[in-house]
Amino acid sequence: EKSPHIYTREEVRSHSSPETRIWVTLGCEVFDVTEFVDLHPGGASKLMLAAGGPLEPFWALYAVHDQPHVREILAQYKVGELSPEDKAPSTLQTSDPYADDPIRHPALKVNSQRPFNAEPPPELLTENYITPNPIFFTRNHLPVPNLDPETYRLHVVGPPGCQSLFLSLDDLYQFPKHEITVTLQCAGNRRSEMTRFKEVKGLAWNTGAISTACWAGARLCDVLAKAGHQLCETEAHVCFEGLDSDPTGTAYGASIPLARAMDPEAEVLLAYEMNGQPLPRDHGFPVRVVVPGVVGARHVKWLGKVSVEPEESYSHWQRRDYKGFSPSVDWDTVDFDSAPSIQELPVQSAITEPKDGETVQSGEVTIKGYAWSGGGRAVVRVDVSLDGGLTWQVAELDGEEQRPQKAWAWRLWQLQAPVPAGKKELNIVCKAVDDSYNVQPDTVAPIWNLRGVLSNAWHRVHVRVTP
Ligand code: HEM
Ligand code: MTE
Ligand code: MO
Repeated sequence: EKSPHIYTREEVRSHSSPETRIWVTLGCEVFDVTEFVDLHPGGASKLMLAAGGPLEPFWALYAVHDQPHVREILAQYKVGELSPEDKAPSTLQTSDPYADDPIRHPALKVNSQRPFNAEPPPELLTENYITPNPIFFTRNHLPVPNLDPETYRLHVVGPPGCQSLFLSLDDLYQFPKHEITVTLQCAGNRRSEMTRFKEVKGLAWNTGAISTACWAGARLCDVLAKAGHQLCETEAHVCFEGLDSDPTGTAYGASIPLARAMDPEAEVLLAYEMNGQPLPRDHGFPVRVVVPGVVGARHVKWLGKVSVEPEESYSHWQRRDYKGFSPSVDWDTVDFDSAPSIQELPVQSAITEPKDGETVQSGEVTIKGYAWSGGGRAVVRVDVSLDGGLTWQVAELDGEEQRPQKAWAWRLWQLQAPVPAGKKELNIVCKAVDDSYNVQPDTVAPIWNLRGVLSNAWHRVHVRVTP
């Protein structure tokens, strides 16, 4: 057994570019990760932030690295260890960037603590048409900023030659207040079903990365018009930046097409209220974007800046994530530039009651769930099967009737059905149809993608029947 090569922090620091090779440290170990940089699922530029130094301050922020398979990848690249005098605990910031995160509701099923990602359990999800704020699913990529409503300013960049606006909350309250009920769904909702088919990279969401609230705020088109923006003929994008950022100051960002932003009928909001309350901190206090009918990732929270740009947002989350690919594409062949960013979502439905693996009474069974489609397309029907899809019954649609072309919110649905005599088990299936007659695929196989997004196959629940 050879003793390891010993390096000083000084030497490690000199390896911080492709020319000098890229080294990083974790604890007292030194790694040459040059060959891994372009393979990094979080993007080459993120990894490069740690080039020549310790990973800890960055990994403290992205706890996705707190997994054995990540350590195994890193171990392959070990080239040596730090010299003993360099092993002393680094003087770098070691305080927990998540220490100031808000307290959460204990009912939430936590997928990741730092950053905080959690969903309501299915048995609570469809208890209310409007999801109560404390159990609304939460998808954070970074620590939750703690913003002072008194000093908060929204920076709205004006068109060339015009001045920027810096809007306080009071300024925003002066615009006409619009209230709309909107369902928000993460692109990764139901990812765990894709993972069961074949491994994907991402948080293992079940059926709860979706929730509904009544949002109130100023319309984005009114605020942009005030700044002097007009709908232009050429394609352009409205870019949003959050006030949540990593230690290098990189903020969460996303964009939507200008046409949607300027269309009063699209009802894009700069929301400051959620179900009659100021936004909770986890959901973007004091102001977030709400883009009805569009994937959750574009509903930027803790909104700091709005600008009209010739190109989509350059954010990692716009360009290198939240895109769909063929099942044939893997991490060696994926070309993120080749696919459009997800905006409107496909038709979706899921069963929330009974739960998979439960035992139900013979006689009659009650089946409940939700259904929703993107782009304002209304759900027109939900079909339910008790025999794995051989025969179907039409469920009763509850919840609020939706406006044509503006069906921003889900429908809850239920079916009371006799349990066929002698059945020992039921294979319950649901599928929804929207007003464009879009339907859900029957299995995940043909829609599987490496990132596990857009998972909307028929939802299946297997239950036993008490004799
Ligand atoms: C994701 C490895 C450095 C930010 C990942 C994943 C792996 C990985 C394996 C995917 C994990 C999963 O989804 O299961 C590494 C290694 C690194 C490194 C081996 C060092 C050599 C960094 C640095 C940063 C960073 C320095 C930040 C500055 C991220 C982000 C993601 C990620 C943002 C994506 C998380 C998401 O999908 O939401 N990394 N990483 N990584 N990494 Fe790294
Ligand atoms: N906005 C900021 N600033 N930071 C974020 O991490 N996450 C996005 C979006 N807006 C995010 C954000 C994603 S991926 C989703 S699904 C929704 O917020 C989740 O909103 P919620 O936490 O209110 O449910
Ligand atoms: Mo998301």
